Amino acid sequence: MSQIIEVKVPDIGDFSDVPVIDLFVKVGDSIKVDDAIATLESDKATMDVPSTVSGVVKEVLIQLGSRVSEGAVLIKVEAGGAAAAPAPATQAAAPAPAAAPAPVAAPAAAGGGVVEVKVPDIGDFSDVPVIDLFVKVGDSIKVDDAIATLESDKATMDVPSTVAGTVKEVLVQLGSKVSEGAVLIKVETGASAPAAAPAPAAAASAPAAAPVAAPAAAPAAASAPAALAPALPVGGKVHASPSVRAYARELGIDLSKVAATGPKGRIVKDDLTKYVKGVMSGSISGPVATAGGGVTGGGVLDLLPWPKVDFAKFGEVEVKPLSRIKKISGQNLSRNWVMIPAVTYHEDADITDIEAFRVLLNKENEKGGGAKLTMLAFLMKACVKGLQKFPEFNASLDGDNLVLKKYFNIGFAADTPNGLVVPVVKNVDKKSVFELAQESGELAKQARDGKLKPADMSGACFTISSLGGIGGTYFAPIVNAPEVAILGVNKSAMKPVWDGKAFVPRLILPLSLTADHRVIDGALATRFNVYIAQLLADFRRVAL
Ligand code: CAO
Repeated sequence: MSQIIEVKVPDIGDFSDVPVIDLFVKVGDSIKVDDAIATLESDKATMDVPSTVSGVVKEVLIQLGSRVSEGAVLIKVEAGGAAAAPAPATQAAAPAPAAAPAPVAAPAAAGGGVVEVKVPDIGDFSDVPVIDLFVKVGDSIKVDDAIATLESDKATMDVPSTVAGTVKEVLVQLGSKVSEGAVLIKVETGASAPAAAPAPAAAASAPAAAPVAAPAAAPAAASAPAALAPALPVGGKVHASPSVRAYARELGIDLSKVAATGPKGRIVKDDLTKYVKGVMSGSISGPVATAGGGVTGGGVLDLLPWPKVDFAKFGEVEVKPLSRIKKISGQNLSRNWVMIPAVTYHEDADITDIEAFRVLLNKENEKGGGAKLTMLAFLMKACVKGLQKFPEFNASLDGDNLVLKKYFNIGFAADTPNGLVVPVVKNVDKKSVFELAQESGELAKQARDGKLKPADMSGACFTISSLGGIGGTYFAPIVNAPEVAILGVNKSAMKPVWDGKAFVPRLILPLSLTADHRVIDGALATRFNVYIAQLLADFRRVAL
């Protein structure tokens, strides 16, 4: 049997007559427990009011701009027999039921003072590592400014500040493990700071630390592989409620590009709808990030939004959040794939002699206990020779200019448990093959152990992606912007090669060079490939 249940404004602290600045439901809508009904905004905080029942909305008793206080009925819901058992109407508005709303920004202590900002309710997680820290002592922060990013094995979440003021103490550092209630920072709130509820309540009720799927904003880039540029922050300094931010993230919308029509310049849900319609119809111009990492500007060639499929309808699924490295590298790979007119050129290099030489040297070296020579080290040396002969390969596009580099740093793709990173060996032209083998080996180990520093991943002129230890014949690597070319290498194999009189067995290394066609045309790319193959076939040429 169905019954009509009222959803009321719950305990919202000392606030009353708070305006409704966003409304997410209308009569006839089916809603679930926890679905946002409305956003309220006092002059101190913004809060989403979620539904405490599931069912069909029968009546909406508020509208945008309505002013409400604790206990005011927002909507009436017909909770069907199959709906989740609702709490009685009178209790729905009582403080802190399971689905009770929580102020986004609980204000600081009245009249100033030092307030602790703590880790709020983060679900079942504890001992969660701090993977990003956005504040330092002396920083001025506002309510909702991100303080830190926590990453459990299930989700990444930003913890926003619940107070405004000056950071007096930072009690965590990168790598610290924290649980609900742990103090992150202490903030001096000054006399003009908003009046407020006690800090512990702030931490206990702040919901803004809900799992955030989008990568953290710009500061996160500091710890990202330097060869992979920082992700665009979504909704950096814009005003929007948590539910609007979540909706924007879901749609892949950069909030800073959305025109706000809500009170005090806030972006409301309607603004997002208008924005998406504008992009789809072409009336909003300029590139816009889409959820698929692509670019759209209006027109038939635009990318469609990323398909949203309920996979669970078809069978059992498991949802696993992408690692931070994968999220950042994914965005960069998408950009490079879409923006660079790249072509891949293949070549075979006869490495019979150089491989025999490498094996011989390693045997000799075993006795002396020196570093093991790798094919990667020989490839680096050969590539530098190629960059010197064809300077367009040692270059980057900067608007209408080509920046030609006079130094020779080579990045190499390293496969790690958390994803792909690109450590960089500096001044390869000045190092011996032994030194290159040793240094690349050390960097690859650090990459796998997650110990690379940003400086270890910056400054590359050209990248080698060697899959030779794994296998494969040929592939098409993606250029690592702002570089203009990348050399892919697969597994060498014995092949019959015609020497003019007979087929002879030779060890052949497949090369796959991808180049930015804006800088390197096909003839030049093929010359480069042929030259690298010549050097590898007879490494004495490197000395010339
Ligand atoms: N042909 C045949 N064998 C090869 C080879 C090739 N081209 N390259 C390496 N090998 C052999 C090595 O000699 C080694 O054999 P031994 O142990 O008998 O000496 C074995 O394969 C393992 O080599 P390795 O790959 O571990 O070491 P490496 O120095 O060749 O490469 C590194 C180091 C970091 C490049 C590599 O470990 C790696 O991570 N590669 C993956 C890169 C990647 O993911 N690229 C894709 C990016 S784009 O999607």
